[in-house]
Amino acid sequence: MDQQTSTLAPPDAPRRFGFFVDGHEMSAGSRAPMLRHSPAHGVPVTEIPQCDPADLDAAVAAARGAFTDRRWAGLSGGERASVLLRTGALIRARVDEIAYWETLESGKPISQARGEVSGCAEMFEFAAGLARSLHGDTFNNLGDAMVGLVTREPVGVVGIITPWNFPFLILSERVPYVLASGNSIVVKPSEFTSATTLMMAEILTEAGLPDGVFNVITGTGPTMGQALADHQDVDMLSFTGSTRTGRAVVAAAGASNFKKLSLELGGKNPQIVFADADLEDAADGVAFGIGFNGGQCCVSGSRLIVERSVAEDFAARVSAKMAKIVVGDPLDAATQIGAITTDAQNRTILDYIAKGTEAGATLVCGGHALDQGAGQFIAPTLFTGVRADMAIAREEIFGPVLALMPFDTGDEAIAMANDTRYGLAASVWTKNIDKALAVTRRVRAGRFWVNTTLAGGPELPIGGFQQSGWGREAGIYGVEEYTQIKSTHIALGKRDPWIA
Ligand code: TXE
Repeated sequence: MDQQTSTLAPPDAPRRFGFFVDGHEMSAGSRAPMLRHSPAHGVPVTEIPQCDPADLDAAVAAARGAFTDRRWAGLSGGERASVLLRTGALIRARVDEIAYWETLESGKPISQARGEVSGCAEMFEFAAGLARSLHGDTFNNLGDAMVGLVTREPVGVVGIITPWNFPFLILSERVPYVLASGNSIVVKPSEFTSATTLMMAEILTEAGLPDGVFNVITGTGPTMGQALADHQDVDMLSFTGSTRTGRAVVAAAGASNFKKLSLELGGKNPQIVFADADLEDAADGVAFGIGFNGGQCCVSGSRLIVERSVAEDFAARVSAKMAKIVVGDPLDAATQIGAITTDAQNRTILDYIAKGTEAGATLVCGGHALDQGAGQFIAPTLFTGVRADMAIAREEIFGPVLALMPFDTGDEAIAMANDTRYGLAASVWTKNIDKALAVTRRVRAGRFWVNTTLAGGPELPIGGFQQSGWGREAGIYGVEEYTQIKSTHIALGKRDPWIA
């Protein structure tokens, strides 16, 4: 079926998946099924097993075995690169299929899902180059009797816990980089969106990844996620999710084996708009920055900080853009915003909208659920008259809700942008390079966009300042994150004796 042109529909019956250990799909057996309903259509689409602690132990043991016998870590970078390149090609060949299941479980628009999955293939292709070029240092300045080596080695068994907003993309921002240096992996995807992670396991196996190097355990966060964070034989954990759960993961690492952590957590990201910006471009970018994925991005631009002289005009431009965004069935190729992914998230967003109104902010557009017959949808929402102490200005809403606050001077804009416990991303819109650079230098954020927003790709790293997380994913930094450094002194010639 050509999914680009034909009308897509949810499946007649939910597709059943197993979990994945040591190169094989394991059948659900008597494990309790987790039935996932499409948040856009209200019908069941997938059935995934709730794993138990013994399943996790088996997955970690498979990953440990594969790491210890060096079936992957012992290969050359070139050999690992071949597997990563084949993975990229296989992902490309299955873009429509992966995007379809991603859309069914997450509610994101199919056109967006296709773009994301294609981008994931690029991650593997880019990391293939890094597998070949990763190297250490040599110290040849230690005198004629000594040479020093600094080598990079894989950390070992890496656990990956992913959220439901970008199931395949967030996975692909980690997996190829983690594999590039020779680590083994156990993934625990979100219980709401596990299907495409299980497809990744199939693809990696078909691409020639040795058995045991990539394993997937399915189940809820408090059970399987917590057990992975607690596990004594996991060397490192990459966690992406809420700052609250991030704290639990940090505590679990400290209470177990001090596993190394990489954390990508929440954000309350500023969009700073100066009066000298191209206001039409900026309005479009700002609407995209909060509308994309229904605002369910850790990097969504949710605080709009606008120079006072143009604030009213700019609010009108943004609300005009928001009114034109196509919200609806995510299986329709024309849809720009699909469903809100989880019931809990839907309630959270509507609660924040109510809190904004109760606190006295002015609702300019949106502010309500949209009835599409089935599923859960929220209209893109803009508040003005927002004070810095309001919940809608301070807390991550994770929905299509934008809070506008005016500023008078550049210093004030920078102070407002920094008035947050987070620091994941920020955008600035101005045609003045001096202003743009002053802002990028002084605002604390791990990712910055100038006259654009939400741009990304495999080359540039991802990660946050402050309570948005630890460490970096993607780019060469993303490979290095999953290595540890070893230094080796090598003595040359006859030893100068200590004992005469
Ligand atoms: O996240 P959780 P939730 C933010 C966003 C959202 C809020 C809550 O603000 O409203 O988090 O979403 C697993 N030990 N983000 O509740 O719980 C869970 O199974 C180990 C930001 O869904 O953090 C899932 O796989 N793991 C964000 C993953 O953690 C646990 C993306 C994320 O779920 C666990 C998503 C535990 N005790 C939400 N409890 C981003 N940074 O992009 C749960 N999990």
